[in-house]
Amino acid sequence: SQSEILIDELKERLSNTKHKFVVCVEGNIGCGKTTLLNYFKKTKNVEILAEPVDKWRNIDGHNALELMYKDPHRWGMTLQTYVQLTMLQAHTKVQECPVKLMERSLYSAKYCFVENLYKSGKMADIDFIVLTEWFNWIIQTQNVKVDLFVYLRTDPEVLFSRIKQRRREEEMGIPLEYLKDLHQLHEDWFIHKKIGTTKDVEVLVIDANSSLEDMEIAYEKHREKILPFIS
Ligand code: DGT
Repeated sequence: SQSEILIDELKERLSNTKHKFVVCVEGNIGCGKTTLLNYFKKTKNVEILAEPVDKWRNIDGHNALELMYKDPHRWGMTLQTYVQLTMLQAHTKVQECPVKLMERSLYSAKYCFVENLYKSGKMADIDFIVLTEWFNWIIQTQNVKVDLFVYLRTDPEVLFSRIKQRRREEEMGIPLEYLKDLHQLHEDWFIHKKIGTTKDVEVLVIDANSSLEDMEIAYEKHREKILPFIS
């Protein structure tokens, strides 16, 4: 059948050391990406790359995340340049395992966060243009391929209360509006397919409004899809 042929083809690609399966876990701030990654840590043969947010909070003693939230017009470009670098490093890190599971990607940094800063008037045209040229050059010349996006889809209101509860210092001033704007960009990208160069990449949408504990049931249900051939 069609699906057997597809599976054979995927197995063939996996056995070829040059092609390994790359999954990026995406979704708004506080949707539970880290929880999903931690959940699959116990699985063998999967390489987990958590988002380098700690690096952004401490670049040689400087907290770029905090600066960006305090004064996005001045520091948005600085953070996004650094995010783009650390994401590129994650995408291009030599992959030993058949499956690489990444938190976020170069793509969400650009299509959601940079886009949002620019659209809301918090980034100068020139900064946006320079970042876009860098981004385009990277995706054209570097191996930043993704095989599957897992979109943890969550209502902004739910995220708002989770963020308040987790009390990450830099995020305490995030307004609901900011989460709504980022939500819309994720929706336009993954659901309406209105933005981005990744329209052909498969997207697995998971409702992530439940409590984080209940989410484990959903992860288990989708295990084979998220970690093909190794579960
Ligand atoms: P999780 O595990 O789903 O709760 O994920 P978080 O909230 O730990 O991780 P994430 O990626 O949604 O965001 C971490 C913080 O960094 C959050 O304050 C948003 C911010 N952030 C992440 N990526 C970017 C980016 O490319 N640009 C900007 N401006 N902020 C970003």
